[in-house]
Amino acid sequence: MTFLFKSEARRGEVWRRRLQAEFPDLEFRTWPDTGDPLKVKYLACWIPPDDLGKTYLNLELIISVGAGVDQIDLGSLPASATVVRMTEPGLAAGMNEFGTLAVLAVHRNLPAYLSQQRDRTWEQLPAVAAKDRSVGVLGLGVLGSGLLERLKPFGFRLSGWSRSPRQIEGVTTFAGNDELGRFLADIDILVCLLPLTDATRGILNAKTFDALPKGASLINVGRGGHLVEQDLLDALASKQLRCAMLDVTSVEPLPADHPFWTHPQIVLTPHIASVTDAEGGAEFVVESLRSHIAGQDLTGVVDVRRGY
Ligand code: NDP
Ligand code: OXD
Repeated sequence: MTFLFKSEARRGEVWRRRLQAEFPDLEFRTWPDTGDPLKVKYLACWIPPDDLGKTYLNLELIISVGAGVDQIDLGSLPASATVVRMTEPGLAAGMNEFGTLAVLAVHRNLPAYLSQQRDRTWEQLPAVAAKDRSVGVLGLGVLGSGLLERLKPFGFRLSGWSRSPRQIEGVTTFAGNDELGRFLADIDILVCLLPLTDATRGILNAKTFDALPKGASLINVGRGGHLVEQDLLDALASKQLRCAMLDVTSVEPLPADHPFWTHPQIVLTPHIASVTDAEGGAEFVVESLRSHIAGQDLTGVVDVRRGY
C-alpha cells in the first residue's frame, strides 16, 4: 500500500524519513511518481490530483498539508476517503505570532507610519490605549481561539464570532448570522480567521464594513475569497475603514497591476501568516495514520457537507 505525497519536496523528505521509520511496510511515493493508483491508500497534498475521485478508488485518507481545505473539491472525492486538515502545533504558533503582530501594528498605526515614511512625513498620530480598543475575530477554531488567548495580556476588549456558540473566558462571543451585526457593531480591529466555504465567501463586504464603527481596521489572514476587493477599496476611500493588513488575496501571487500593491492604507504580505512545520507535520501524519489503522478517532476531520 502507498502513501502518496504531493507537496513541497523539502517537506516531503522529512515526511518520507519519518513515515518509513514508523511504517516500514508502507511505500512512500512523491507526485508525479504515483505507481499503481489503486494501491494509494493515503494522500497528503495541498492541491490534489485532478482525477482523484475517478482514479484513486482505494483512497482512505486525504491529509491537507495546510489548515484550510478550500483548495480541495470536497464534492469529487472517492466515497471511501476521509479528509483530515493539518492541525500541527507550529501552524497555530505561527498564526499566534502573525496575528498578534498584525493587531499591534494596526493598533499602533504602523500602516499609516509606513505610508508617512514613503512620503518623508514626520507626524505623530493620536495614540489610543489598548483598553479603549476592541478586537474581534471571525472564526473561533484552532487558530482564532488561539490568537484571542495570545491577545489577552494586552488589555484589548476581545470578541469572537463562530457558526455554533462558543464560550471563551474573557471574550464576548457571538454565533451565527443573526448575531453578526451585534458582533460587528463594537469592533475596532476585525480579524478574519474563517475557513473559506460557500457560507463565508465574500463575507468581508460593504455590508460588513458598514456595520463596523467608522474608522475600524481589517486584518485578513483567512482566504482572499472572503474579501470583496472593490468593497475594501471603497471603504478605505470613504474612511469607513482606516486601514487593512492582507496576508491573502483572491489571486495569489497578486497580479502586478493590482491596486493593493501601492495603496497607502494597505499592508500586504504573501500568504505567510503561518506555515506547516515539516517536523510537526510529519508527527501529525504519523499520529493520523496510527489512529486510522487502529480504528480510532482522528484529529482535524473535515465535515465535507459543512466544507471545513
Ligand atoms: P477551524 O476549522 O478550527 O475553525 C473555523 C472556525 O470558523 C470555527 O470557529 C467555525 O465555527 C467558524 N466558522 C466556519 N464557518 C462559519 C460560518 N459560516 N459562520 C460563522 N463561523 C464559521 O479552522 P482553523 O482555525 O484551523 O483555520 C481557519 C482558517 O485559517 C483556515 O481555514 C484557513 O483558511 C486560514 N489559514 C490561513 C493561514 C495563513 O497563512 N494565512 C494559515 C492557516 C490557516 P464553529 O466553531 O461553530 O465550527
Ligand atoms: C493553510 C495556509 O491553510 O497556509 O495552512 O493557508
